[in-house]
Amino acid sequence: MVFRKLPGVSASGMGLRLSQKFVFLLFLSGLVTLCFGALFFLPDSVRLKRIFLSKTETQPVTVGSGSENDAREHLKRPKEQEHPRGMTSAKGETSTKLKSLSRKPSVPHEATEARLAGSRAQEDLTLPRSKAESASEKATASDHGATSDTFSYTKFKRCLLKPPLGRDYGKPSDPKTNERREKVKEMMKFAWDNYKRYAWGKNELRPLTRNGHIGNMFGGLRGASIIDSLDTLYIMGLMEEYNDAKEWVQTSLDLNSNGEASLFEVNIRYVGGLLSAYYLTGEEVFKNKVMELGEKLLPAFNTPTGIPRGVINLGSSGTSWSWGWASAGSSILAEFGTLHLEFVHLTELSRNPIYTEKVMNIRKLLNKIEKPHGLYPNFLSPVSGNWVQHHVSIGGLGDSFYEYLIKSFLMSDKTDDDAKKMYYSALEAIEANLVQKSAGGLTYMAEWRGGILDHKMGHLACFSGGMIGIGADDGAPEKRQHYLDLAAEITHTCHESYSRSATKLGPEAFRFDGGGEATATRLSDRYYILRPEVIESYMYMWRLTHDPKYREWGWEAVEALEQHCRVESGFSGIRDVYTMTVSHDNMQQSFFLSETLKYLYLLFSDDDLLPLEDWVFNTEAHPLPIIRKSCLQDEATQDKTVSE
Ligand code: DMJ
Repeated sequence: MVFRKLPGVSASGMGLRLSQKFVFLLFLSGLVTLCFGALFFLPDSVRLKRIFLSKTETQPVTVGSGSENDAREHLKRPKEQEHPRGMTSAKGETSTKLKSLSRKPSVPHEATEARLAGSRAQEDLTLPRSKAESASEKATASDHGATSDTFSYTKFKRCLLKPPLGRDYGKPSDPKTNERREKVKEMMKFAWDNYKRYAWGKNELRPLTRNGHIGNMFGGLRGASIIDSLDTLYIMGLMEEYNDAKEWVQTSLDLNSNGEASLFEVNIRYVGGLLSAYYLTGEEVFKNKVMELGEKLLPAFNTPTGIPRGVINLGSSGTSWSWGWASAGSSILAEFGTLHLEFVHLTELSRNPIYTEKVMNIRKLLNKIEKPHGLYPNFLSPVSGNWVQHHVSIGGLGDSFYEYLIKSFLMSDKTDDDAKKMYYSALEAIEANLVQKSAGGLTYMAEWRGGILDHKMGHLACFSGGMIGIGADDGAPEKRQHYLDLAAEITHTCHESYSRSATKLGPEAFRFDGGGEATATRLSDRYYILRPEVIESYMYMWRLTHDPKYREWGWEAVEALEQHCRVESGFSGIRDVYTMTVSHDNMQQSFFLSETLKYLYLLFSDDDLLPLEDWVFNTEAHPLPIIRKSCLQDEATQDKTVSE
């Protein structure tokens, strides 16, 4: 025995002197501490650790993350713990019985995930496989420490019904469609390469003057085109470009700006873009950045009603203002009504309820307030909580508020009943008051000014074809077909606004009076700035009906973009869609990369690329996952049971 060799220690070991006893005890307690401490370094799966340390004790405070590697982890679980995904009740909720039977996606899902992870890494020219893997392993490590009340990327992945990128990145089997899809990918690469070459780090590219544009929408934040492109590059498999974008976020996205930003624009582009990038890739950097940015937006809600103002100082003051042009210091419906999806996800990732509380407060106020003819006017006072004037529009100033009602319902796994009710009653009011038929038989959405109709439809309002389409299935049974027909009619009208122009691109606004029929009658409405809304509706209508005309219409748009908007160093908007001698506006908008090209690419892809069963697109086309609360809770319970 070691003790016998210690000087002054008797053979029995019992006759120790006091100082010797002290040394012995010290040694013993050191040994115990060492053994106990070593438990912390064991992997989570080791049973000893689970016995000695409760879950919460092992958790880092930060939220967890993961990768495809995490997803494979649960393949090791016993078979009886698995349940088939994709089995839902009529209400779209996963049946409790099924959930208790088993708990993991079907094997093909896992196999595809593994294949996708592998082929992504092979395609990845800038990031060697080992580095890519170690990056995702790092994320995995922190995820393993997640408690039931921290976000777990692994659990999130398990609760998806399908692999996000499909079986083969959504590659269509039909060669002609695939060729078209490749063309769109080439357009994205061309737009990106030129942005990178001439405007790297700025917000947008000016393709004629070959420089960058910063503007004043993002309060000193930079790189809007980078953030807006992350998910598009990723789903297109442009991995070298995606890695450049990610690296820029890591090293150069500075959120410590002190400028005045549009809360709406920062939310839909930056918050939305970073959230999507995180959910698609599991890369911690996106989550950390979006958490930091989310906090900076909170002071905007410090108004007497909690309705945020439009402009916010991103610095420590957090002061906010209403837009100078908004009547009587009002806030804009499409701005404060287009925060819900992103803010709910900020709560989801941070487990901080504050973000959801802020948007639920907006929801409550809007639900309670009296609405003229059931319509929501575009301007509301953040001080009194009353409407400021009665202008109603499904286009600019109103648009994405309606979009976020139905998408909030869908994103909640169809549990958010208030959103559902508000959406369908708003739609009824819209149909009763705004939907019109032109002399030539075209269905359109007019605008409403205190009871008087303005027979004009903005390009922005063309998103409503897709919106009404995705909401059709959850309407009253007797209305479902009607909604799908209405969606198709609106999309047809918007296509007409394109096909009636010389360039085959649509104007900013078109009218149905003064002899006009889906055409712009004012000079000031003739421009096209690479907007996505018409193509967005083609994409949704294609997914819902598989009518080949939507792909044909999308292809017409590709040809027109190539012919009139592609210049030597990027893509540019044009000033007049009715003339073939085009004049370019010298701006490649960031939404061209995030929306227009993404929707085109999805239009020519199989439906399993970002399947609508799992994803909703925010208004800037950033995909956000449906939150399956019941599945996530089940996963947490299951984890607890396994660890007990
Ligand atoms: C985008 O930023 C978003 O789609 C927004 O909701 C409306 N305008 C542009 C694109 O036109």
